[in-house]
Amino acid sequence: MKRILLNAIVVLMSITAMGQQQHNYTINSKWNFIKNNSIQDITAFSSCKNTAEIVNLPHTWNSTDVIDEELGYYRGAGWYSKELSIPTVYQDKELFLFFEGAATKADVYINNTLAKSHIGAYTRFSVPISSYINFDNTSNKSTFNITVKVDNSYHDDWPTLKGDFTLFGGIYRDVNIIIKDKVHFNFEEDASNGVFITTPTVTKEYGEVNIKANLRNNASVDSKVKLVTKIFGPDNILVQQKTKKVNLKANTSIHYNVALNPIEHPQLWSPTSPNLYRVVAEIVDSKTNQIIDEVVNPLGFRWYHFDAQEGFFINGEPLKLIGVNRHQDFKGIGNALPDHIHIEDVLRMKEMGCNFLRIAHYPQDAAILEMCDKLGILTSVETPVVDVVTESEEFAKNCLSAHREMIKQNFNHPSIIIWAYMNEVLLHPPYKLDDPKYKSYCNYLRGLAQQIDDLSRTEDAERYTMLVFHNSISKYKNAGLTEIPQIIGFNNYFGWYGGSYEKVEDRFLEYRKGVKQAILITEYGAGADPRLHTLEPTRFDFSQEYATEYHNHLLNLIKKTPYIAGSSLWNYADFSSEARVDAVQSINNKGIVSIDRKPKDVFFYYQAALLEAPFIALGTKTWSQRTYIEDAVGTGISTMPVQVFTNQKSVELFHNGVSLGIKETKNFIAEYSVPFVNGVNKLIANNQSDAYSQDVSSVRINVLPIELNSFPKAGISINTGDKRFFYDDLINQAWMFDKEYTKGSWGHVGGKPYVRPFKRVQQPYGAKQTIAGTLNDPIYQTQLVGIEQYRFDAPTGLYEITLHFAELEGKETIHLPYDLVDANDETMSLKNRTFSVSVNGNMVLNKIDLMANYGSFRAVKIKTQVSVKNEESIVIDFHKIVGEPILNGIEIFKKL
Ligand code: GCB
Ligand code: CA
Repeated sequence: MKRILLNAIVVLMSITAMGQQQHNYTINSKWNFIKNNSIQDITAFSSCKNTAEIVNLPHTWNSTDVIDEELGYYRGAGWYSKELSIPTVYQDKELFLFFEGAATKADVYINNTLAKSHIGAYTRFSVPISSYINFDNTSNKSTFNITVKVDNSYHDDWPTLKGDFTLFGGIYRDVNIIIKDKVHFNFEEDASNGVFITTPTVTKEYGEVNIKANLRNNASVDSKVKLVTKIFGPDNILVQQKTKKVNLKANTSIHYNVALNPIEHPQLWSPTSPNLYRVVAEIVDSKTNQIIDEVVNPLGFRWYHFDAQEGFFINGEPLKLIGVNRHQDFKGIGNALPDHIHIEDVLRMKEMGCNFLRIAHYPQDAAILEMCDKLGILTSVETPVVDVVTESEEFAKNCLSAHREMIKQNFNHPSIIIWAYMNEVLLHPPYKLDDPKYKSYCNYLRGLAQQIDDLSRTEDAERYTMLVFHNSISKYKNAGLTEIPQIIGFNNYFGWYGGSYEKVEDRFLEYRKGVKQAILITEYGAGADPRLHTLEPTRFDFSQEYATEYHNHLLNLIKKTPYIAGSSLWNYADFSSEARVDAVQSINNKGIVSIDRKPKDVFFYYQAALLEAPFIALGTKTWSQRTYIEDAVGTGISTMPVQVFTNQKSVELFHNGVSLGIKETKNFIAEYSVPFVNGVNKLIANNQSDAYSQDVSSVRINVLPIELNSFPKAGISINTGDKRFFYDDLINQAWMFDKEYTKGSWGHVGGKPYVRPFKRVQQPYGAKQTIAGTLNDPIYQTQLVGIEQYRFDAPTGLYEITLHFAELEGKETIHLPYDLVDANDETMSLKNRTFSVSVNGNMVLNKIDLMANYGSFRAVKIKTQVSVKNEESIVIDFHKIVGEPILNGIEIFKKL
């Protein structure tokens, strides 16, 4: 009885398996993984498999080594393997593995035989696997082994060669198994879904639709099928259906064109109303009438063009493209993101008011374009050729295949309007300009650019092509690159790395004069460490306030310049760039949200500037924990500026229930001076418009008294040599910048803020080097040099004092492509330094030589206790022995 039942189940399973059309599922869970560069081949791997760790995909092996303090991260091989069981009845099917992303080269073995190699970290690839599986006819299950060697080493022929972002390695996107019939939409070719939709003419009255289907028959017999295409409207109602009979010869593929009747009065797709049609293409068995394969694609009816003078137009209306760029990593998990982060990011972009996304510098997860289609965000997608190229045939081949895969895999997304390639390839060419090698490098570049451009136009006649240049337009012109693409992207960082944002307008004029195509400002941006704030925003200070000021200027300029078709700010989110040495180690801080997606002030500014619905946000939300000194002795009040971001004409701000008055907004910002009191302050901002909206936030502040008779319970934390407030968000500690000592109060005596001693000073003060031993780099990157004394006229009691030091003399070794300072500008002679520190006459640090004892650029923290008797004050003396004494930060806490 049991046996009969079992047989019955097996038969039933076979029927369901056979009868099922294409299906797929992820096989992400439980892979064996070994990261090891010395494993020579699959046999060697198989013999050490027992040492493997178990991981789940998406996975990167670089999630932790890119945030540690050592320069460099693992670039090499990682081996993944797993056993997979499938129903034996699948032997009549065509099975594929579908990798959504593996960086950078992947060799896929099925049962120890190489089934496919793929180069390219950012495009998807399919691996037909049926022929490698030994189906076990004695069982209803067959098992096979999948082993994947993934390699993210540097290789001359593998783009991306270089860039300001981490080249994470691993199988960092989903892996699927796909079960198709022998007859299916051609999935073998460039991992596209085999259906390509174009809309040759679209007007308000009608939309033409053309469908090119690529069908494949892998069986050894001819097959008679029907190709059925159905178009469903945005409301899910079938608006058109066409059926074609197709005779598919054995072992062939065939391209089939289906011209559908034009759709009358199509519901147009646009950023404001992203109406999406759905095209379902089916292969139907002519005999059984069963659907044997089905693919579903989006369809949007829109027409658009770029005009060099007047910008961008969609559906006949002008539209200034305003948006962001995006990288694909997140705090702590590298680039191996769950889909939710991709989805949430695009939702946020929409909430911010974006209508454009430059997916740079490489194609990203499928979820991104799906979201852009649905939300109405126009996109540019880019091949990962960044900074430099290799003059080799192999490199060119890999660029072209990545570009072709990118186009074919993403062809049907109505959100895409641009295929881009080559970001800033003349920023740091490998040869000097006058070198004959430079000329031949440029010739090669031009040839490659032309090939990529031609390929784009052959594969897709509709979308525009774009090349992206850095500010030096003449270099690209001389290299002949300005002639090639249909539109040109310029990246401009005036007002950040150098110069003033006031000068950007002149550059725009030069761009306009320099090229004949339409122009996008593909990058502009300013770094902001979410933890830094200031009352005096300055270029390169990494404060949130400077970023707001900079973006305010740039956005207004872009908006009012008609020949700038649009822009994408750099960057949506802070992102990993392992070798970076800014305020946050290994992070590029130009995001308008942090690496874990917390908005900075500037994000609210964009919302106010771009959204039409009433919007209001309090800037205080990004700085809710503070320390500042009281306005005057004994008042206990610290008055600080507060910005309210809104698209309304005026706003009213309430502080702890008291109105601070109605203010007119200027450039989407209303500025208040708020008299903060010690403890928690409640703020409410209301719009003075019919459309009522409000924002609420609270600020907790440790108001520091000028005179220390009542000593602050949380102590005092001072970032010496700095003009910025620092908030350590890991342990909720707020630091204030320093003040000079005045009688009866506290502060430093003598000393000047450290300024980097180079010709081309990028930042106003502080060092530009990662500080080891801390995450709080801004505390240690800034110091007072030549300090004589630090003094607290504190009442009798027992105190703990913490002195923070870091030697900022030393060789700064790191040069990144974005840093236009030449390496030889950076040499500096080492200065010796030895000093002693005494507290109230007692020697605490005797002849300390930071460089000798700890080395340069390392955080050093020394705590000491002092007992104050008879109101005698705390006097910390710095005794100069060799060179100048220094102090990077100081904390004081009253114990008793
Ligand atoms: C650029 C690059 C981008 C960098 C950016 C920056 O021009 O295209 O990859 O991250 O500048 O922040 O310096
Ligand atoms: Ca400091």
